[in-house]
Amino acid sequence: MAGRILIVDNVPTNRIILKVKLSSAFYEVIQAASGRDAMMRAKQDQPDIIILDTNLGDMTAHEACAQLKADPITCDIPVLIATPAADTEAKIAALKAGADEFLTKPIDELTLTARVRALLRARSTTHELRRRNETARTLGFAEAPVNFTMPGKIVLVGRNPEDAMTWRAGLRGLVQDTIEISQADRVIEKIAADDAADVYLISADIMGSTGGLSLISDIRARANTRFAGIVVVHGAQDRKEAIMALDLGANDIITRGADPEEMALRLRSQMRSKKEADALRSTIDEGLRLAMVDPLTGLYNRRYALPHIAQIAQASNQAGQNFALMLLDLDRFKRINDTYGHAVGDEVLKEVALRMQKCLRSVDLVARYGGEEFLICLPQISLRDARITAERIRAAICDTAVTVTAQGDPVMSSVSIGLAMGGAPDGTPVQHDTQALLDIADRALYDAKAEGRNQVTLGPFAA
Ligand code: GH3
Ligand code: MG
Repeated sequence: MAGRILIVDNVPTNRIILKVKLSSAFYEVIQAASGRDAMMRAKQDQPDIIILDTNLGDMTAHEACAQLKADPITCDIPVLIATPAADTEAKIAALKAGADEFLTKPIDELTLTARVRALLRARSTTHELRRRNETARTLGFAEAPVNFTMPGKIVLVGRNPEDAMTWRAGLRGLVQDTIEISQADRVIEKIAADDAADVYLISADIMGSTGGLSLISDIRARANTRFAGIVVVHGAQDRKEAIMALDLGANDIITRGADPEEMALRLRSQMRSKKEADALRSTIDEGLRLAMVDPLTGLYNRRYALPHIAQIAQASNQAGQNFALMLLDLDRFKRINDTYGHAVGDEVLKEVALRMQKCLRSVDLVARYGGEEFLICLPQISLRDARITAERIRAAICDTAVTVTAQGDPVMSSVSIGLAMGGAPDGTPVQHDTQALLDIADRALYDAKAEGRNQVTLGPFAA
């Protein structure tokens, strides 16, 4: 994963030292010698990460960070601030200024590159989500409201029960989310029972082993916690542990014994990202749903149906089974519109969709193919049963009137059905192209219309 990193420091030698470290890990490095210069480069070059030294000459790192975070063009770029060692005040001030991370000087090369990797990983996920969301928006789907104020859930997994209890006591009043304590061996059990948290705070060392680290991959492997925030508490001197945690998929790390305020800031930041990503994802899901479903009838649309039928055709050919395709078109539907109005026509379409669904099995697919035309695919079915189903649908529509007019007039409707069989009718697999089958069903439908409507016509088997 290549990335462009902007180093901001007013001392040239410091910049060179960092540049050498990052270039050897194949990152593209750009430099700025002052806060003002940094603002300009950040806007112009859109780096993936910005590393600020505490003192930039013309402003402090905190001032620069606050400015970057306030500008919509640069607010999404992760910022790391280099702070002097063991200066808790400076670290907390950095996080409060909106920094995503601080680096303790002298900067350790391995910790630096592990941090950079983790930040780039998180950034590319967010980017991808935003891009998809943008596409959904251009396609005309409304953006889901983002509710960041709803409290989330944080689970604490300490080295032992007392450990987690100390964390919880420290966090009291600093986070508004629900906090639960869990034993390491119960975490996955709970996730499997669909009791997942938004953010996990995990001790790398659990009962003297590295169990906390393997928990990271276990949490990441589960569908309902794949996108959870994971913060790992590592030993103050244990650089290896910290690097491993980040590389295994932890979003953030924190030194054992760190100030509770720092812990709270980090957890809050993970919670915010998790909720933003959840909101983006649900907009995308909703967008996808809308892209596949016909809003009037709630049936799948043609865009969804065609590739789905191609899959059924392929599976049927492989398994040597039959499947059926039906094209259905309402008879003289224009007359219904002309007589009762378009709104009544809509209600008839909805009712017809419902009646068709009632005649089908759960594996069958029914889609709105066009205005008053529908497409049905019945996997694993014999010709005889397909005919019976088609006949049942035809009867379900014409036997009972739809009562939808303001005066309660019964509206009679009927449907013509063209049926085509696909798959392997005589046991020898026949390669059917979906389009060829649709053409057969279409011709059969045309015949049904020509022969007087309200009937089922079977097309010839395609070779
Ligand atoms: P045929 O038996 O030959 O199929 O006759 P028809 O009247 O059903 O066919 P035609 O193609 O002449 O007219 C179909 C009508 O369906 C025209 C169109 O306005 C109407 N229609 C298409 N989509 C909708 C819809 O979503 N709502 C309503 N109310 N009418 C629709
Ligand atoms: Mg029609």
